[in-house]
Amino acid sequence: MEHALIKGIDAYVVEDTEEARLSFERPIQVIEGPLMDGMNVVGDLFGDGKMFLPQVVKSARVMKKAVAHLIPFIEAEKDGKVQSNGKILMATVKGDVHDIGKNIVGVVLQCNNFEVVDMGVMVPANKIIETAKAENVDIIGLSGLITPSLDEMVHLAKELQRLNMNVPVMIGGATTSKAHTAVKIDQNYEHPTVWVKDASRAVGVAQSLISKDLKEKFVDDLKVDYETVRINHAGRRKKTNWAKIEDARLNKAKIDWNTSDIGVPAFTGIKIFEDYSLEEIKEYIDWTPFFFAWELKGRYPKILTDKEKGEEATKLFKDAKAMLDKIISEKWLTAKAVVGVFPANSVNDDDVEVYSDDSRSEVKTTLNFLRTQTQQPPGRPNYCLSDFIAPKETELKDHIGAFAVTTGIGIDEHVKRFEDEHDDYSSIMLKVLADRLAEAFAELMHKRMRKEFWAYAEDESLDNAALIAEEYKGIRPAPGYPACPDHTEKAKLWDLIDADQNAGISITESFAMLPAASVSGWYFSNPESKYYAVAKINRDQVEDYAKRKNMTLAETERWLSPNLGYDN
Ligand code: B12
Repeated sequence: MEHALIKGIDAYVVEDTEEARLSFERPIQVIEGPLMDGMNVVGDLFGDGKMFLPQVVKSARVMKKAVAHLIPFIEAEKDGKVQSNGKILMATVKGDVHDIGKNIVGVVLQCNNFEVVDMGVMVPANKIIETAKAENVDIIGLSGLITPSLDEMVHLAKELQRLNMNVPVMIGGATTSKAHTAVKIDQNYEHPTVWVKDASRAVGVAQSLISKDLKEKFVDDLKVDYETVRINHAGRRKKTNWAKIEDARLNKAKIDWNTSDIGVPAFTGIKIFEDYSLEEIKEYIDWTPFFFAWELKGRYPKILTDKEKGEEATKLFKDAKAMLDKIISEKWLTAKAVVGVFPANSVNDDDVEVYSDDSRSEVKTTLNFLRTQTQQPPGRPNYCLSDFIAPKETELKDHIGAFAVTTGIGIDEHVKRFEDEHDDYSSIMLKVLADRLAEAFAELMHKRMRKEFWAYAEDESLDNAALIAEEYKGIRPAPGYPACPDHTEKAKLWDLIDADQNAGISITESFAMLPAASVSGWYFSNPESKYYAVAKINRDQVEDYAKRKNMTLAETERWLSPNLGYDN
């Protein structure tokens, strides 16, 4: 059994477990004996970097299937109870839909004999707290992928404090950071809130928070560490060289509108794709982030021959290809998209008016963008996406495009099937592949937009590597990405292309998209348009932006909190 666990072989797990059960006095002893011994080896090997994440997740599958077989026998005994290292609640916070990272961490914790109470996604603070109390958990683990989740985590910390709770919190997910945890979350709760970078570090942190021997020193060190982070953060703030927003506007990207190439789009309005060929989408997959999701960092295809990770990467890739074939042949997922091209001009420097038709007499919506506001080195503009659309006063008939794509329709049924079979490996694999397909679909639609629909780059001929390297003309920034960090602008995107109705993609109160495997954004055709990061902005711009958006300052600051370069 230990061999099956370490090697992650689940083919004979039920038979082996049954045999073991019959040879022990009590079923619980199978868990406490061979299963725990095997998982301890797995935990140690992973902790020492000698085992990779996909192997651990496969081992967990063996463990879970064995435990599932034993549970009815354990429950049949009066005092049957499995002893764990501690109980950890895991939840993706309200408004956020992503759970790959959270699920990976949950599996790794279970491999190390922690009991995990997984509350799923979009979980409100009050539900998390209620469950933490009812289940008497030792740690609360929070996950979030998009920036609005950060604020939700701050809210939860405040609630924990208000309700006099004392459960330590672990924070994780792509959008979280040590700086945000130290500066914004930790100060609202007197008990530890620990930022955890990835799954491999989660076990050590959980052990330190639970162990009587380790906790005191761990928490003391954490306090010192976070205080240093806060001091550095405040120091960096003081040193920032801000440009006034008016001055930043004077340093906008200079495009010569007299000569700039603004063609007439081959179409305006929207196009809907009900059931796009996954076979075609597959060809546009960028595989590097696939390996990244499995904590195998390195560029594809080089990673397949990497001395250290190559063997595991190759196995993982083979499994991925096999599942991808099934996804396509058995039609597990449906891909939908809606794209549009609309008459548009920039106005008042940082806004873009989108018109109902080419007479440009009626403004359908006004998009508000943010401008980089730190002093730039000579020759570098303070960019704003509106710089790439011809200003109204030029009287040029410019356009903006919009898109929303998903490859996540139908996924729930298959994820449930895998979860019912205690197969986290396949459920995570499916979600990661769906995300890859979503990104690939966005790439493919962008290409078709450039070449066929808007057709501003009809003659483009780029292979997949060149597409991944973004060697094309024009950009497709997504609300939430660094050039347009305000997620709330998705509301206007939805007004324009009705992605709910036309592509089956809804948005949550935090502007996350459901299904999770979805991407949405804008198309800019100007050859001079480029990606950049708005990064931190100052109060004068936020005040101005709040007015432009017709929002209160407090509300605007809440949505933009990760971008605020000042204390509010
Ligand atoms: C792949 C990817 C996607 C995939 C899906 C990602 C997914 N399902 O997780 C797709 C292509 C669908 C996507 C879409 C979008 N994305 Co995206 N995406 C990424 C990318 C490139 C990698 C994320 C990833 O898969 N990581 C691998 C997983 C396994 O890691 P993880 O989730 O972080 O989890 C690990 C740790 O964080 C930790 N952890 C996680 N949770 C927890 C919990 C606890 C308790 C603990 C202890 C640890 C822990 O352990 C995990 C395992 O090691 C990141 C950039 C980056 N480099 O991180 C952007 C990023 C996350 N995306 C971003 C954005 C904005 C979006 C979109 C809103 C863009 C858009 N308008 O379309 C959409 C949102 C989709 C939606 N449904 O709403 C932003 C989010 C920040 C922000 N500004 O809001 C990022 C950071 C990019 C950026 N630099 O701006 N995205």
